[in-house]
Amino acid sequence: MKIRAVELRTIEIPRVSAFRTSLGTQSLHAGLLVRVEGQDSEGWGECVAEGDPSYSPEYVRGAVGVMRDFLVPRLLAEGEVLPQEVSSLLAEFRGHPMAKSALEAAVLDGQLREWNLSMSNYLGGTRTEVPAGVSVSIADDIDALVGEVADHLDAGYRRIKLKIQPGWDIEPVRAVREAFGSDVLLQVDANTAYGRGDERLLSRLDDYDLLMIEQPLDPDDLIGHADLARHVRTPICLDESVTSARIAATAIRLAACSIINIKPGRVGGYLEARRIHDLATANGVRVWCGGMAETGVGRAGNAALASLPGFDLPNDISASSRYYAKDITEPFTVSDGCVSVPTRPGIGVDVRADVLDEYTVARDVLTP
Ligand code: OSB
Ligand code: MG
Repeated sequence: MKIRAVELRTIEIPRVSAFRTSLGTQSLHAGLLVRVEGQDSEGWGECVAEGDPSYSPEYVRGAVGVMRDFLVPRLLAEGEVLPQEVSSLLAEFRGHPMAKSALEAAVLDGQLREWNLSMSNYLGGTRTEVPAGVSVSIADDIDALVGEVADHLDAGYRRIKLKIQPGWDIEPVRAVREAFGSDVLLQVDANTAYGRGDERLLSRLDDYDLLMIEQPLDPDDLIGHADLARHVRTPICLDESVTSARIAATAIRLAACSIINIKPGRVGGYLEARRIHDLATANGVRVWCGGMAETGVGRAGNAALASLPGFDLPNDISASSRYYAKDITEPFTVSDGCVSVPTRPGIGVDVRADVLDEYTVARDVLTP
């Protein structure tokens, strides 16, 4: 598409409840949306950087800066850009996969609207709905956790993911297993909270028949994960570590994981995400689509990605209402444990201008 202007919207949305992980607690969602204005269309992308650089080195204000100073001028100078060209055009700038991903996503949305093609069809999706899992905060106490999990199971979620950290690991898993039985699909996510030397502790999770342990160790500790994978029976899944298809290939070669959580924002875009899907499934590594508590803009693209055939585990794609009382697009809902994959052109959802304005805390418009 021909890019005439790029608008950056920094947003803040209240969450329906505080979200607590080993990295911290958030009651306000800090986000960034990108609108690319073309000649005949516009496209939207969501940057999944958070307000502070805890999950990843990227953060909202940093993403705005790198987009404004480097990435967007490069795209505007090019003028006419195809979605598959965005990542190579931006490759001269190192890092910043979340910022790059948002720009590629916006160009992809705008271009697919011009081509009258849905994102799922463009990517090669084969499902019309994708299984919804839910990610559950670290709670104040075990009773509160069990109550929250009961609500999610009542809402139909197909899989429960418990956030864990040292001191909140074996007990919550045991309590959820005891309360809901062995049929519930259950997994844990440590967000890097453990270290070398925790093999014995983490192997105690083997008693609970978990689908996986997600990202127990530091992002750059692939060898640590490979060593841990030999000590525990529960499959190891990587999230934070995998910021590109090449790192995914390295992790697979090292046997650092047998499952990958693919987040398009973290890996630099939907096209790189699809490459990881292809690479992992060809090598017997299972994949599922993770989330970053996206608004409807990112959630729509994630549902399209998760419609690819290799995504055979439930995803962190929940209803919009799990995080937000009012979403920026029409809300996603969970029905029979699944989220529908949008079928309209591009990401297949529309941004509600009035809601976006309500949540906007800063706006930048960049032109050639
Ligand atoms: O580690 O998967 C994670 C949310 C924000 C940042 C990191 C993570 C998460 C989640 C929730 O676990 C995923 C979602 O529901 O979008
Ligand atoms: Mg994770």
